[in-house]
Amino acid sequence: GLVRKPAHFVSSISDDRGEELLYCGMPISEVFEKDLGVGGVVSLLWFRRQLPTFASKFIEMILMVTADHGPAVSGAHNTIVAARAGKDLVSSLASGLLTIGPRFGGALDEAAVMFKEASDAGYDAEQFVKNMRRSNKLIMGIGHRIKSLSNPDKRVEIIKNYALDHFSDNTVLKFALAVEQVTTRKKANLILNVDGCIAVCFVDMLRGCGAFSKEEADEMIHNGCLNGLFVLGRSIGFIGHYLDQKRLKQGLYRHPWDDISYINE
Ligand code: Q5B
Repeated sequence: GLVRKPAHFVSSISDDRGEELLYCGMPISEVFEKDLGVGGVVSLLWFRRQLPTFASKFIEMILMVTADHGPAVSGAHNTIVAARAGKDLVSSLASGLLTIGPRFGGALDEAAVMFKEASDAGYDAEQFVKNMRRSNKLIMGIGHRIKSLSNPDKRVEIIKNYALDHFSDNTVLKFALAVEQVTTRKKANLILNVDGCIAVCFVDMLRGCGAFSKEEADEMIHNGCLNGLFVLGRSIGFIGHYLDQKRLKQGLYRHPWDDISYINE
């Protein structure tokens, strides 16, 4: 008889074999009929669910606020240097993306885990900060090079206010805001930053939107979906910087000698 060859691949998010492309079982035409938007597509392909409108709008807001933060940040800088070295769009974009890490734009997953675990364990903010200091660990999602109490980050306000207005539960956000009260007593730039605010609000959204059990929400966070949001959003800006450099016909970048401290002995 016919022996079925074991499959080398398992996939559960999309299917292009039939007449119509399916995103998590939903025909692409229905995605448009229902006007799901980019947030709805991310929900289907990343979370395998159609999330409520307030949640897919939140995903779109995250992509919008993370889309760019000027040419000076690590990733945009790398993209620009690569573009000016004559590299193509994909290489320049990849060069920018590869700077995303714990200090720049890639603190979301760890921030989500740190704040949710401390909040679930019933720590008070003061105790949490003390424990982190004692174990010599930075709190992911806290601190910013230029944003501070006297120069607040509008992006954080936008995300925070949306979460407070639309989510049924804001437990992890409120814990993170209590932590911010403690850390900013030490230094005014130790604010809840854009990575941290998105992370804690996303935990509250996943847990409270009714589409997931707490275990499912936690598994998704542990799988690293949050840094994915920053990567996706900031790719918009990096591509913008690449195109901008080409349009402006910028030549090879060489860092000026007088801005390098040579310490050869
Ligand atoms: N201290 C972000 O550092 C930065 C502390 C802390 C406890 C903390 C730092 C940090 C955690 C990672 C994080 C995301 C490197 C940032 C982003 C996107 C962006 C970027 C943009 C965009 C800034 C001075 C003193 C020291 C430290 C203490 C600092 N952070 N203590 N927990 N988290 N944060 N990253 O200013 O006693 O003097 O030795 O790693 O959340 O990436 O726009 O630029 O959209 O592109 O260089 O917004 O906070 O300060 O490292 O010299 O520290 O503060 O221990 O204490 P800074 P440092 P002491 S959002």
